Amino acid sequence: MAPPEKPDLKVLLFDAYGTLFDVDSLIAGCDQVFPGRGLEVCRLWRAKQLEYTQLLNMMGRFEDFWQVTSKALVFSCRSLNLECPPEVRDRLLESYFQVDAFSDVAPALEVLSRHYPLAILSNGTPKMLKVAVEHNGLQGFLTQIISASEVNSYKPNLQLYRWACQKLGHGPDGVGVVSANAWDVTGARAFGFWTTWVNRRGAPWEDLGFTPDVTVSSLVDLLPVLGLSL
Ligand code: LAC
Repeated sequence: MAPPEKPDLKVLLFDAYGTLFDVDSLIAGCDQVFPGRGLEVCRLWRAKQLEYTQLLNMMGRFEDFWQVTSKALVFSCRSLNLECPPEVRDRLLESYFQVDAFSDVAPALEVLSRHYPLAILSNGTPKMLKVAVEHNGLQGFLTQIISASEVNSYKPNLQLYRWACQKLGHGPDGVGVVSANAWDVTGARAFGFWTTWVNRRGAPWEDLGFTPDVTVSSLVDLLPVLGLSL
């Protein structure tokens, strides 16, 4: 089979949590606070965090990602019968500032940044994103960090994708969205972006009428698709 034609992209736009940053790197911190329950807490925390952003979108409401992440943690602990006093909540929330990038991220961004402007489009707050980017030493690779807080609406609301195009100065066909979140790839594809799904764990695709243009198992695997190598 012939390889897919190289897309004519002007800029690459990365999702943050789950794509650049490994939210599972927070499990260890959760496990210190709740011995033996870290994985469970962390997974429910993440699921609720995403669910709350989508509920707020549907209601036309907005609370920033820090608040949403805090409320998701408090609920998760309550539903697992774990005590989460404010000092524990704040300590775990602040671990979002130290979230680790996946190991393939820095080497891939290093190469990609020599050929494309790279930006982040994330539901995270500007502060959460800036601190996590700097914690992982990625700031030199990125030209912009675009946050849902700028339009008070979360992905996959098309309003936020539209805002990203405005900030990047390119229409959707010149923008390559790279995300490990299938719901985000679906939204981005529905908007008209060229999309890459980063499927590091071999998950099944969630079919809501759109498919990614390319699926890769790490960011490094995106390089040959764009005619590049390490
Ligand atoms: C992001 C999360 C929600 O937008 O994956 O970075």
